[in-house]
Amino acid sequence: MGKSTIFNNLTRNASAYRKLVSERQLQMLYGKCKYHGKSITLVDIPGTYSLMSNSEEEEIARNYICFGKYNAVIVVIDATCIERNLNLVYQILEITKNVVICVNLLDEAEKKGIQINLDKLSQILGVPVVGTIANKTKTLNRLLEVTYNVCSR
Ligand SMILES: Nc1nc2c(ncn2[C@@H]2O[C@H](COP(=O)(O)OP(=O)(O)O)[C@@H](O)[C@H]2O)c(=O)[nH]1
Ligand SMILES: [Mg+2]
Repeated sequence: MGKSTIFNNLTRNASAYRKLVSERQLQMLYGKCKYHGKSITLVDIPGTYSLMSNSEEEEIARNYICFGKYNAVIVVIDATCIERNLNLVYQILEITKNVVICVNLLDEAEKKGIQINLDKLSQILGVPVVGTIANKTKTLNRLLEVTYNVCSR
């Protein structure tokens, strides 16, 4: 769905470090990026379609989102199958309102003739929504801008 691709593209100029969080070698990746001269730490979390299932990935994600120290959660969802991801979005919105929805794979959606009204989605969910293509830097800059604003409010 693009979480790791987005993480890598935003943090590739700075050193990332890994934290093993399970015996199965699951890891969370921490990386830094800069926005307007300020340093932002991004964390790439494994998983996930739901916080309710019993897989270890989801337990890690749930624990981090419930108890971790962060300023905002970027929820990356797949533009070609938004409905499948909405459950996760609502679960996270129950935990925190400091959320940015990243509708990724816009290029694939376009190929399939799927159009997404990002403004409408943002109105419905009550949080900012940004459309991205994970390897198009320009779309990621916008994601960073919106995330930065959510973090500083
Ligand atoms: N066409 C296209 N492919 C993407 C996009 N984002 C991710 N991918 C591809 O989808 C696959 C899974 O991406 P990944 O970042 O590993 O997803 P993760 O499981 O959420 O971390 C990779 O092969 C990516 O290159 C996108 O915006 N457009
Ligand atoms: Mg990943």
